[in-house]
Amino acid sequence: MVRIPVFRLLGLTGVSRVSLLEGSGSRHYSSGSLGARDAICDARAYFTTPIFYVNAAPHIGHLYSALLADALCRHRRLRVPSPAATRFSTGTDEHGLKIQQAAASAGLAPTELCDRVSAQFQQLFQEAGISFTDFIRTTEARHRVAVQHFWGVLKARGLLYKGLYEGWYCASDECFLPEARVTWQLGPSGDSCPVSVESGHPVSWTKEENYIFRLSQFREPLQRWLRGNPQAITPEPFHHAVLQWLEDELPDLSVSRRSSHLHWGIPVPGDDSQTIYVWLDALVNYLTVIGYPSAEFKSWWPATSHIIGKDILKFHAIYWPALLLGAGMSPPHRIYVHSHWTVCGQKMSKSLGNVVDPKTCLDRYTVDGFRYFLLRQGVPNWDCDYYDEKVVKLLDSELADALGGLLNRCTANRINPSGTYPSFCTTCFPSEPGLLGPPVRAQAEDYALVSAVATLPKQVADHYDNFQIYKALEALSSCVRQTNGFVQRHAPWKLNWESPVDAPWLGTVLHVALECLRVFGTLLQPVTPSLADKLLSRLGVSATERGLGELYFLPRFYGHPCPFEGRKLGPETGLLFPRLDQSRAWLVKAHRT
Ligand code: ME8
Repeated sequence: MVRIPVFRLLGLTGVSRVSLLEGSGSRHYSSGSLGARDAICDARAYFTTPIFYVNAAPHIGHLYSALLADALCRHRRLRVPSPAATRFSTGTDEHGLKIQQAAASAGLAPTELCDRVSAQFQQLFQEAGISFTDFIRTTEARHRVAVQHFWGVLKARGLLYKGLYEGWYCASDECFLPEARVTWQLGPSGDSCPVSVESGHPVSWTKEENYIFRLSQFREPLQRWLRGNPQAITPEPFHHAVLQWLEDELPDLSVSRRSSHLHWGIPVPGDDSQTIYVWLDALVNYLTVIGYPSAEFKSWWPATSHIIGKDILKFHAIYWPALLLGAGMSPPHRIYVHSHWTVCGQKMSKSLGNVVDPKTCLDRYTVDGFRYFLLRQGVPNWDCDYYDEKVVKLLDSELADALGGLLNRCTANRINPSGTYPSFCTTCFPSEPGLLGPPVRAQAEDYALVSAVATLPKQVADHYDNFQIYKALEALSSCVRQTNGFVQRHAPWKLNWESPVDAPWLGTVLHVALECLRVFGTLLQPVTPSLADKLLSRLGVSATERGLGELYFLPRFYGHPCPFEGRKLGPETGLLFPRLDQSRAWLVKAHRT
């Protein structure tokens, strides 16, 4: 069913524009809707997270990747509501030497370890409101079919050959390393041990006959792809980094291991003595999910956005596109890359004992609170540091005080005794401020507020597109502050509903503030779904009025009818976001020491 925005039904234009005079210049303002069915239209979009290793329980870094993907996906669903238009996959990466070794040292069969940890990821993501449509495990039969088929295509296209492969192998990172990427460090027993320069994980010398992929043939095609698609890898510094890597020679890549050494994986078709390299196995998950090798996958590929951490950029931006090109397919449309969370300035690691448990955080700060924190503070371009006090401070100031306080100020019984969305008075707040002077009550800053909130949805959409969700939240938070300033400036608690002079202006102040809140609630849905629902329900905004195509801010100001005017507010359901008060902050500190 095609949903038609209110203004279309009324025969009005999708995005209304009025000219406002402010100071000496004339400016154009829009009502803030992104417009129904904009450029992205009804096209399909497929979002993916990395599939996570099951050697250890999930931590906040894994949750952060899943949240970024979830927010992008939810934002898109607000623009294109058809459930059939968006797909979102996550899952667990269960094969390879790393898992084989982890299971052995835990005294478990690999399947036991995989079942246990994969369930932990699923539970965590469900609890955190990750709205995935598919959860894939690489030990599933459908995945084996996809990987073996993909292998067969590469083989048939002459891109695999058998040869002697010799080099350093890092089991923790599951990758071969050139000599220059290996350094020597003192190990626990005081001996000098070879480790990866990037990750610091131990490496060992490996010499075996393997199947090898002709990666070297793809250096120029990859360069052409990246130069022709400057947005393929976002943010830009990562795009640039990959092009830099491609300046160097690209050696062929070993894509299998001896089964006697690595038995926990998918066998090479027709050669049981070899097991397929875990990264080839893992990357193909993105195709398995959409039905590969059956033709249905073509309706989702390559309309794909991979969300990944910077640690696995090489695998996604070089190996994967080369493998796809080799198999006669296009590289993915977008690769969104984010940096890492550190804890109190240190890399998170099991051995340092500083891994932050996401479940504890969700319990302590609430699901919406912790989602907001990670997405508001996480900056894809560089690493971010985690500590508990930062969470308490941010959530108290932005969600409890600024946003919750604003809602409370506009809906509390003593200020809004009728419990309705009051009327907007165009005489008090005309769209043409050229008519300033009584009875006009709006001031220059109020026009600035209207302008800021009207352009917010577009700004937010641009930030999502550039994978800068934190900037979207920064812009939103700044508008919340501006709206609080507006309410403070006009102090509706000092105005009197009984006075014929005050009443229209009092209604207008509340109407404008509620309209701002409606925009904030709508735009917060991808980040804090329950809190946004609570906010929009309190405003009386129905489920069908929460999409971005329908988001027309302050229509009365632009000369259009407002469907909310005069409407009863929703029921009062308590504080929007209770403060994480001092005692709780104290508990948090006590817990850490
Ligand atoms: O690499 N901060 O799995 P993995 C932010 N199975 N994000 C972090 C992080 C941190 N400190 N630590 C990890 C693998 N991540 C492969 C992927 S995909 C076909 C195969 C996130 O369990 C980030 O997204 O080691 C990173 O890329 C991913 O977890 C690595 O997860």
